[in-house]
Amino acid sequence: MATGQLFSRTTQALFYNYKQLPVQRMLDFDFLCGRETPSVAGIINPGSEGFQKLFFGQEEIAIPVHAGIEAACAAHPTADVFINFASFRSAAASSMAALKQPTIKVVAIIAEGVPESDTKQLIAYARANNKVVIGPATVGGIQAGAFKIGDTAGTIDNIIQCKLYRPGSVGFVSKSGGMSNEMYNTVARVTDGIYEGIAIGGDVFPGSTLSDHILRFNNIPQIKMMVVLGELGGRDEYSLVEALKQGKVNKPVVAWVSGTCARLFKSEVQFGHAGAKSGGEMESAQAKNQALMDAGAIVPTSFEALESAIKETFEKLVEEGKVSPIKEVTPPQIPEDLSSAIKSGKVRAPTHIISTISDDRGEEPCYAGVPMSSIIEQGLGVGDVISLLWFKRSLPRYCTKFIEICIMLCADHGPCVSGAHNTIVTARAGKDLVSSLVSGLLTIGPRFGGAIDDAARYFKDACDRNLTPYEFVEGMKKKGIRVPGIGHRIKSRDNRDKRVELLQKFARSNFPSVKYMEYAVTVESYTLSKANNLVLNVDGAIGSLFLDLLAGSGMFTKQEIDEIVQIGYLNGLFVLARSIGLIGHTFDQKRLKQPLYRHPWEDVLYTK
Ligand code: Q5B
Repeated sequence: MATGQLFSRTTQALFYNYKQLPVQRMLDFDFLCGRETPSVAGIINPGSEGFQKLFFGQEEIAIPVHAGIEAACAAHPTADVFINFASFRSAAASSMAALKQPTIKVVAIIAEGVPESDTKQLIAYARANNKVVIGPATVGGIQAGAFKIGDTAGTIDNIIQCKLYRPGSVGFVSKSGGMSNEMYNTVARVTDGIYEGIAIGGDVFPGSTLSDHILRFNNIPQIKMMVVLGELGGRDEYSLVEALKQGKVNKPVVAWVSGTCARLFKSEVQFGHAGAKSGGEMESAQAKNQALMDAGAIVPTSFEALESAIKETFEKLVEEGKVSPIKEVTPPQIPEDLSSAIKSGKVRAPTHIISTISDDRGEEPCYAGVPMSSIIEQGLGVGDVISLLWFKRSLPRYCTKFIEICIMLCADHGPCVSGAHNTIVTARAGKDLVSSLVSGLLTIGPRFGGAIDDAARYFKDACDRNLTPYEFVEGMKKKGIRVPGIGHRIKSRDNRDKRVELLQKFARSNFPSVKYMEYAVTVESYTLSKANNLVLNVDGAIGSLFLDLLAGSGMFTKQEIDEIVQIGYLNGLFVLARSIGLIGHTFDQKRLKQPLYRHPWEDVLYTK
């Protein structure tokens, strides 16, 4: 491996398996460092393409999302780092695919638990092709002031505290990602800071080793000293011992191998990392610390003494004039996300939507404050759900039963009515369920099913003003308006609409008052004197009876009733009910595999 810099201020990465937080943290780091280009050139999200919106400082940017590795590499030929956030199941295959791309030079594998045999293949391929693997089981790495992999160094606050937004003179390599955060802090306190830090990962077979990075750091002129944090288990540290003995490292190396406490345990202990287990004597922290010290590394007597060893080594370099003073810079402030600022009470922001009927934020959804489970436990029905979601209150059972009867009676009226006809034609044109349904629903209006609100409005006004049926009907006639809810194409005095009779029967025996309905009946008597088909139709019956429900239930103020009639809630009953039938007609046509409908010529009057 050796050679030098892996990253620079222009390095760009491809991020595999999109995770919002680490990508945003990389971009925040870029902004903090004053990078001109975002360090994430593209995102690879297997199977999906498009753009992902993220922040680069205050500006929102759209990062391209690619469905596959090859396509992403072709689209971003200068992106040479592949950051792999795939699970341990998919990490090896995707990493190998990335290594095989000529544009990719470094692959960082975050997943823990990648099978060792897979990792060995990755290592062999990378070494043979002069590529670098960082990980698996790593947080990644960072070049201060230049480039950061994923979640390395944690939060922005920590990065600022550790002065990672500008380069220092220390190269750091550790097995542990968690400990590297700790060490970035230590190094920042007692030296001029980190130049580059790498966590190689805690697996038995890391993609690149401690010595790989130390030898590389040795070739980077800006790095004046190195800090190594090893751990018990494995023999990785011995390759560093060899390199030191062979004089391949000519910069001071401060090293500590943690896990000296393992000797206190009677039997072999597996620490946090897969590779961190106290095996034979050679793999003990004590033996490795001794070997490193014998080879010329500066090894403190304990982890607690590591900080002063780093400090003394750095101060010596300063005294010798080997370290030039770093120009301190003040990093720009990262704009806080609105969501976290709101959470911490720092800002307030106006909402864009008000909702008063339902809430899905808690443990279970609530309709007008009533939890779903309580609706089910009480054995409530669709009428109760409508009363909660439309009227925002629990209505008495006779009211919700009436709503349910309306829904049942209006669910369908055969294939010949306007709505069903449209739905059938649409379904036969090969359209989908929603299109067929909507095509039928769009016919609902003043002449078909959508006269309930108008009927309620006019009957209420006339009844409240004590108009006689004559005054009402003739007054409307003078204005050129036909009374909504009166008249039917096929129903008549001698062929009554059964639905109207059923609704009236229910209301007469359950409602406290049917004043408005009785008024509508007197209007009907008058219109029937003009023509047999001027019956109170289903719209007129529901409209007038709903006025009785609203007024008689005692659950609505006068003002609320006026508002309901004014807004026009009641056509909703027909829309909801008839959707059931229209869906049925769609399925029926599809089941019957009916061909495209074409209206017969004979049924059209062609005229000039
Ligand atoms: N006059 C009703 O035509 C009629 C009046 C009126 C007061 C009125 C015609 C018509 C469509 C009605 C209809 C559906 C035949 C409602 C629904 C769902 C559905 C649908 C389904 C389902 C009348 C004679 C005299 C004149 C007029 C007066 C007329 N209309 N007065 N109020 N509304 N409308 N809606 O016979 O004094 O003599 O000059 O067909 O069906 O949507 O099943 O299909 O479930 O799917 O030609 O049930 O309007 O009457 O114009 O000669 O007038 O009656 O003022 O008075 P006619 P005209 P005058 S249910």
